[in-house]
Amino acid sequence: MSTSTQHTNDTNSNSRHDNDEISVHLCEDNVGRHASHTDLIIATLPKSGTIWLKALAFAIINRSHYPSSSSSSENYHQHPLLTISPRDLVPFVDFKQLYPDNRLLDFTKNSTNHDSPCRLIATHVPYPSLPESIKITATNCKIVYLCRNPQDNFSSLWLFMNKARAMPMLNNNNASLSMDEAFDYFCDGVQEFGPYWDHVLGYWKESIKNPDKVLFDKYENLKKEPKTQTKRIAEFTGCGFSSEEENQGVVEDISSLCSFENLKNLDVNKNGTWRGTIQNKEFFRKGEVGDWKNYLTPIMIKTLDGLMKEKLHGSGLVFQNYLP
Ligand code: PAP
Repeated sequence: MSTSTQHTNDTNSNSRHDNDEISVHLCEDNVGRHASHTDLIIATLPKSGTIWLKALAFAIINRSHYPSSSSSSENYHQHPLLTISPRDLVPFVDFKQLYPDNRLLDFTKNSTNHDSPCRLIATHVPYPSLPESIKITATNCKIVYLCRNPQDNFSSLWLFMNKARAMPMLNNNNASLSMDEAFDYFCDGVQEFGPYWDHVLGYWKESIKNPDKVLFDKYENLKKEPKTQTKRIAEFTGCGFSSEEENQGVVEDISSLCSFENLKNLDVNKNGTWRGTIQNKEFFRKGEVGDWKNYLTPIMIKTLDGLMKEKLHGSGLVFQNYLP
């Protein structure tokens, strides 16, 4: 197996087939040149908990408009997360084919984030490829990056993509990809947004260099200590919880509202369809740490382990073999 790194700043360059190509259109005019001091960028690789982070960020930032518990306020029933997919509340800036008429959303109008005090924008684009106006420290917008251990990330992606391949929107003629084939692509770094390790390292290094600008978090940490991480994200975004809020249980309310069990069982996420294409329930599969052990073979585990050690060596970023 080749483990060559094929990552470039051109995020289209790793696409496998034309049909598979998820074109990345980070629109400078749309967001880049207008990145604002109050923007919050949610950055992830696919299948690393994007929808979870979107829900959390939305709930944290909008908590004065939308309380997260029915016991604290009757306005709870108007909380947008109860009826709208987090994918719509925090839209992607880089997938034009996911939106009506194959057009990028116009973020300059801030029409997508309800009354949010800041624009919430999601992206899968690697750090080096982000528009300059987002990256420069002079623009005080912030980036929260969430990654997931490579074993679970790969397994979740493979399972999802094989479902997605059967969907007419992706026009793949139902062609499935064997796990062996998909694994080779993953290890070769052939992915829509570049190799896994380049993606995580790009944001990791920036978070060390610039901790006020980039917050780096792991899916596994969120799972293990949801309240601590919810507070950490809130503080980073400048929306830390007051002691009064903490005493009232607001942190717990937000992490319960955004928990896998709660979101998965909401009618919109159980029975809704995302923009007429994918059923929302496909974004809530198991939500567990360590499910990879049900899919990866011993040789795959060994290969991935060796590869990650090699790629992350010296960076200070460590992934254990997360077991349930
Ligand atoms: P996307 O790239 O399609 O946006 P993304 O949201 O990044 O997907 O990741 C989906 C994964 O997060 C799924 O993992 P799984 O396949 O291992 O089950 C999904 O179940 C999981 N997930 C979704 N919501 C939550 C949540 N609230 N808490 C924990 N995990 C979640």
